[in-house]
Amino acid sequence: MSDNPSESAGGAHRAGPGTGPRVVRAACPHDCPDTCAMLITVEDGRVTRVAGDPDHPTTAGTLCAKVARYRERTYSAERLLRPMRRVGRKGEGRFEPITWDEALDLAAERLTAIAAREPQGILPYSYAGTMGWVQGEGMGSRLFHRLGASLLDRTICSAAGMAGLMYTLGGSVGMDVERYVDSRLIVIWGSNPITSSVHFWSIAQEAKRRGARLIAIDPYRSDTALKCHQHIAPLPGTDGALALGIAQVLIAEGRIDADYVARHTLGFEAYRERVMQYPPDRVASICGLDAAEVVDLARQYATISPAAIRLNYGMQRTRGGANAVRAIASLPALIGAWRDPAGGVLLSGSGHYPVDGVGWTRPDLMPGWPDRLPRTINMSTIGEALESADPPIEALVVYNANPVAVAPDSDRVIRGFAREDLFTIVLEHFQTDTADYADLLLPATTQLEHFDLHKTYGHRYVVANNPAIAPLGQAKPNSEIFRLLARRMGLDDPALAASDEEIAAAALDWRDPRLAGSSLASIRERGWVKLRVADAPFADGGFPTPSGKCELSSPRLQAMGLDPLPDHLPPYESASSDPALAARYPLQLISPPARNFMNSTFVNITSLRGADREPACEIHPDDAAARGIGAGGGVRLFTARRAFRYRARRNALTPRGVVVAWGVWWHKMAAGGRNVNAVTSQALTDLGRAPTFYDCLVEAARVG
Ligand SMILES: Nc1nc2c(c(=O)[nH]1)N[C@H]1C(S)=C(S)[C@@H](COP(=O)(O)OP(=O)(O)OC[C@H]3O[C@@H](n4cnc5c(=O)[nH]c(N)nc54)[C@H](O)[C@@H]3O)O[C@H]1N2
Ligand SMILES: Nc1nc2c(c(=O)[nH]1)N[C@H]1C(S)=C(S)[C@@H](COP(=O)(O)OP(=O)(O)OC[C@H]3O[C@@H](n4cnc5c(=O)[nH]c(N)nc54)[C@H](O)[C@@H]3O)O[C@H]1N2
Ligand SMILES: [Mo]
Repeated sequence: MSDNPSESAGGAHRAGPGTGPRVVRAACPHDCPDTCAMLITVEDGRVTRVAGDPDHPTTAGTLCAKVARYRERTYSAERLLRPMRRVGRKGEGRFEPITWDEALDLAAERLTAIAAREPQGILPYSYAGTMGWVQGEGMGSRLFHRLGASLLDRTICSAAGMAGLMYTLGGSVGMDVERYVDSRLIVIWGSNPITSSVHFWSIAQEAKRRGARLIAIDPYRSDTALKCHQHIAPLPGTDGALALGIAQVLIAEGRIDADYVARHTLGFEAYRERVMQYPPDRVASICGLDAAEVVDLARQYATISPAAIRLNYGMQRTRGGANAVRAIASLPALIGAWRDPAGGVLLSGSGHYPVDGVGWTRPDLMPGWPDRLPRTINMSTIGEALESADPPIEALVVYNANPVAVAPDSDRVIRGFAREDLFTIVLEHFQTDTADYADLLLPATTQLEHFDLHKTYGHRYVVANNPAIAPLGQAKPNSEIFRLLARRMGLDDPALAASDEEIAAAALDWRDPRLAGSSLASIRERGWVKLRVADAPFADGGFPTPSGKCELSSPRLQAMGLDPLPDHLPPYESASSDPALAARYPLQLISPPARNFMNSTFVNITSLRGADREPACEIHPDDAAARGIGAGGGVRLFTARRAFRYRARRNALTPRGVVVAWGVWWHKMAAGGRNVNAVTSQALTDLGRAPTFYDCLVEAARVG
């Protein structure tokens, strides 16, 4: 029934004459804007080299430090290679091996019984452990749709920002990342690309060599901020005010492109009134900046052309995240930056792909489609849902995610996963924190062992992943596990027996002009293809909003009874919004990505840890001294009811009043058994129902 992709011819090339090594065209699967094209060298059935494709324009022959070690991750002695059943208590992580037949019987029996009673009692929990169409939602969603399981709102990373883009530009669309080489001004806003998008950083470096000016906007003086010409450090969660302040100066000083505004924006008059409430001195006091800094930033933005903004998700993990993205995404239209291919903004370009959502995940298999859909559970509040959803969640099927470590408010998440009456299946490569709570732990293949096809949010290529080697041990691709499970449950819909190639083919609308001249076979052979999207997609308007304009004021938000204009919504937790709380817990905690990890992936690969041997946080030397925290000493970070313990590093790159705890460690690797998500809350953003990881006040105390 299932295909055997490793026998497929696509993308495999002899490196040289004779029977020497083979080179296979592959794709990096991780949740990163760069989605690199890779070349995998295989000798005698083993991968001997993982490299970036030198011909792929954005990969340009290099991989990040993490993925360059993908071989070590795949062949790690800790890989899960057999199905296992829990023998200890939940969370203890004790398992015994069983056969695939036993595992499938157990899963099918439990899920069938629940589905017969109340299918919404079943919840899939998955995110972007792999971003491929096939090993992501391809077969998993089809199965859960067919069962009528609860739907999952996949909000944990980008939903606030995507909502901000949706109500302003009309979707996740923006500049072509390759055009930043020609920008004269690059504002890197809420992003640390040296860590989180190193191939964009290469492009920005090239632009710098060609004379571009680089400005970083980040409360923390990151590696990236240190290498830019200028670093502006607003208080966390105040970016919306800063963007409105820039707009205020642009309008007050008559620096806008009146023709572009008149022809290609909606609601300018109302927007103007709103931004006039944000003069530079007010903005400066909200953001903790000088008024002159705000004015100067606006003037640079108006006069250095083409001007490009590279936003990333770091600044939308706070109460006003979506509004901040709305305010920032409005700026290019004001100065007509979109006229030039090297001007505009990019947060995510995933909306440029002609995805066929129905063909791909088959929501039409849902019993009540399209009128009566099962309930939706928000993944960001899984802690609460496991405690109080009605009807209760009786079974969880986790794949491509590690919610016990990455979801906010860990104590509640853990309490939920520890429920004795919950049946949990986890598909994994490693025994993560989440795997410890599995009743049934199933070994999944890695990117080297399965077929997939990828889009991304940071460039405009479709990238193919041909399998390089046969699955290790008894590991199986997610797609295959779900196919087998469907059959074991007696579900005989052809959609649930589709091969990996059929899923990939169904994920895209191949008649769309953006894919003209491409086929699945040609992409597998070449490794990648660029979408045919205009270099400057909005040079003459044509935004994918209902009005076709950049919506400075959003009729859709208004129709929902919401504020149609972007505004600054202060964090839930900050000195200005909750002075009483801030008096007791004065430090703003942020937990951005660590250079050598990918969220919680790779934390267990010893060779990658480098300096990151154990969980650590950075604190300003003055804040440390005031609490008697010595360099390298232990520190307890706590709120009223919750706490975790990391090693402290005193570092003046961290502003006073802020603590930076690099994420996301597994709980079991932290001294007190809890990572940073012990103290993050389940409060959600203004739009998008997304988590507010960086909206968190704590106090710190020395330990040991
Ligand atoms: N090496 C590595 N790369 C990754 C990841 C990883 O874990 N490791 N994760 C991947 C994922 S899932 C994502 S979503 C992306 C995220 O990629 P980015 O959006 O670049 O995200 P972060 O690195 O979270 O944020 C970058 C910066 O945002 C700053 N920041 C925090 N709060 C604020 C704020 O209120 N305002 C402003 N202006 N800046 C703020 C932080 O100090 C940090 O330096 O990266 C991806 N790439
Ligand atoms: N405090 C704090 N928490 C955060 C964040 C933060 O900045 N601060 N960032 C948030 C963000 S941006 C994100 S995107 C989320 C990320 O959260 P997740 O999407 O849960 O990402 P990872 O932690 O990388 O876990 C992915 C898991 O998928 C597994 N995996 C990878 N490929 C496959 C596969 O092919 N099959 C199967 N079965 N498993 C696979 C990996 O082994 C890994 O354990 O975390 C969020 N949590
Ligand atoms: Mo993310």
